[in-house]
Order: sequence, then C-alpha cells, then structure tokens
Amino acid sequence: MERSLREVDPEVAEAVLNETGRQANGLELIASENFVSEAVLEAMGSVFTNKYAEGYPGKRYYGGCEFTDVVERLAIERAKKLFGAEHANVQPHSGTQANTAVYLAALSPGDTVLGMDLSHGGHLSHGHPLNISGKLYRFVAYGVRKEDERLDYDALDRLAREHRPKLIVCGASAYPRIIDFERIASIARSVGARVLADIAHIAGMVVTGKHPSPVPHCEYVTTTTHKTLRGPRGGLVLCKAELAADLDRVTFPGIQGGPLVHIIAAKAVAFHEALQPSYHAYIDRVVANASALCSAVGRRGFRIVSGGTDNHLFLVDVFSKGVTGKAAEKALEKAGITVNKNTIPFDTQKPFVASGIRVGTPAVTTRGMGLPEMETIADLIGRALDSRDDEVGLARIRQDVLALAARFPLYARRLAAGGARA
Ligand code: DSN
Repeated sequence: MERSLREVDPEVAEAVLNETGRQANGLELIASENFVSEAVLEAMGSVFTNKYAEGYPGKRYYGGCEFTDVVERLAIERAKKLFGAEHANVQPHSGTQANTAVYLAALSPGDTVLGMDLSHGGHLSHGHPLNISGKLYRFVAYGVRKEDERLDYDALDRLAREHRPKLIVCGASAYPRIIDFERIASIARSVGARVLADIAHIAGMVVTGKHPSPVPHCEYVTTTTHKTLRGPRGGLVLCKAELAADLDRVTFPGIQGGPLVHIIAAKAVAFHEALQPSYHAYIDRVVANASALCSAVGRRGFRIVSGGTDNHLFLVDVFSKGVTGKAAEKALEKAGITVNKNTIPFDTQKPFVASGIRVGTPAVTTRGMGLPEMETIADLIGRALDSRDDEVGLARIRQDVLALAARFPLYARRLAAGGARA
C-alpha cells in the first residue's frame, strides 16, 4: 500500500515526469488549458477517489458520506457565491456532461434548439451531428457576420422567429469578443425559449466582472472548471432555484452514476482560490496579456479574426500569410509552443487543416508572464512560422523557448522529486 508510483509502475511514473517536464519547458498557449495549484492537485489526488456517493449531500445511497458531504457542500456554496447563482450542481464530469444535463432537463427529443456554429466558434456539444446534442435535438446554427466576424444578433433574432426554438444555446469555445447575454435572453423571451449560456471559456472573466455575467439573464449556465477557472478537469451547472430539482435528477441518476468526489473536492479548492483578490488580479493580467499578444502577432503581418480580442483568446488567420493552421500548429510544436489549429469563420480549408490557430494566455499568465514576455512570445511565434520548413531554425527557437520557460518555473518541486530539473 505504501509503495510510490515509481516503485509500483516506473513506466507510468516516467510518463508523468515527462509530461510535467513538457509543461514546464514549453509555452502553453492552448486557450482552454491552464495549470492548477498544488492545493488543487492535492485534493484531486486525495483518498476521496475511493468513495462512492451516489445522490446529493444529506441524501446518499451509500454510508460513510459525512466528509464527502462536507466537500460537496463547500463546492456548491462557493460556486453559488462566485457566480451569484441560485443553484449549483457540481457533479458533471465534464462540460459536455453539464450541457447534456441541461438538454435533458429543458428539452424533449426532437425539440428545436439554436446553437452557435462550430466553425464560427461554437462547441461540439452545441448541436454537432456527431454529438448526442445533434442526434437527439433539431439544432439550427447561428453565427458571426462575414464583414466583422462578430455575432450576428439580428440574424439570431430572425432565426428565433422562424424556428421558434425551445432553447437557445450561447457561449463559445473560439470567440474572442464579448457576448451580449442580455440581448440573447431578450430574443429568447420574445419567442418563449429558455437560454443556456455555456461560459466554459470565459468563466474566469465572468466571475471577476471582466465580462458581463449571463447568470441574471439565463435560466441555465454551464462551465468547465479547468480553463480560466484554473480548477480540476470537470463541469458545473448553475440554474434558477425553480429548475434545480429537475436539473439534479437528470444529472444523477439521469446521465451519471457516482460523483467524482476527489474532483468535487478539488473544485471546492479552485472556487475558494477564485474568490480571492489575487484571482481578480490574475484575470486582469490574462486579458491584458491576450490583448498585447494579439496586437504583437498582428504587427507581424497576420490577420487577426475580428481584428482583436476582448477576452483571454484570439484567432490568427495564419492562411493570410499562406500557412495552414495544421502547418502552423506543427511548426510551433517543434519550437516548444503549443497551440491548436482552428477553423476561422467562413473557412476555405477543411477542419483538420484549418486556416487559423487559436491562441490563449491563461496558462502563461499563471506562470507569471506579463507584457514584456508577450512581445517575446509574438516574436517566437513569428519566427517559428517563418521557419516552418527549417528544422535548424526551429531548433534554435526551441532553445529560446526553453530559456524563457526557465525564467518562470512550473511544478519545480515535482520535477526535482522525480529526478528532473525544471
Ligand atoms: N475542447 C475545449 C476547447 O479546447 O475549447 C472545449 O471543450
């Protein structure tokens, strides 16, 4: 029982150490990723993983849940306080599970729903035909205007009148601008629809007031907990009090069995961290860094989708300089910079090739990087894309990335304990 991972399973221990080194030695610019604190990691790796706790605090199908109830109640109360919500369910295992719970609570199979087009910045769980959302419900897509690549609220209004949806899903995974939740909610009201705002990406900005909150306007709000919120990988649903009982019932026993209590404990820790003033300062820096990095990349001749960013991410139309998203992602990876290729609105390339890359600053900001480093990173990105067919040039940039990363140590104690240096 007491043997370490390295003693029990050296292969997995090695992979964990290598991944820790990869995260520490590279530049993480995937907009949906972040680095959790040691406290969050400790809660995630706790003995709560051993516990079955089907049900909810005070009403479980298993004995021995007294401490489970403590952490789940803490997570619920902190989530409600953080978002100013009437009800929180902290059990969804992921963002897609959170959205699915809302669909089951609010809709019947075959109902019509409006959701943002994936290629305009939406999400798979907002009606993609291969996702359960697209299979169970009749999703109609709305998107951005061609001329400014911003959400077309007038078109959304027209679609709502034409299709009379039961639910409008808003929120995005690749949209760099403020979303007017109040306007969407008013469109929904006018046709008798409810609204689900999926704020997985922008939750950090919402809870710190850097982005208008959907909570007062929308019946349901979902988020993941691992992006800007900097918590464990998982989901969360917030809703109005009168919808709580149905929502809880469709989450468990509707689509999930036993909750992941260790993850719920870690969610409680992350919510506690997000309630601190230091988290506000962190989110301010995330947004300032995104704006600075976006401008600096734009100055290197790349077209920026919608001309800029209001949040933690931006989309670079790398094809504006003849590079596909796929080639850009690969070249940057060789240089130690991680991004994901991304379709841009009205893309002419296939999704697996794409014309764009999505760039986000939550993770590098967690490491302590600021405005001077954003200039450096833009320079590294520009050089890597220019050198995409030059292995020697990319290796040289990799050295510069290593030098920058070394100035902002990450998980240094873990690396040292595993025999590696940060
Ligand atoms: N896959 C996530 C992202 O990268 O945005 C959304 O779920």
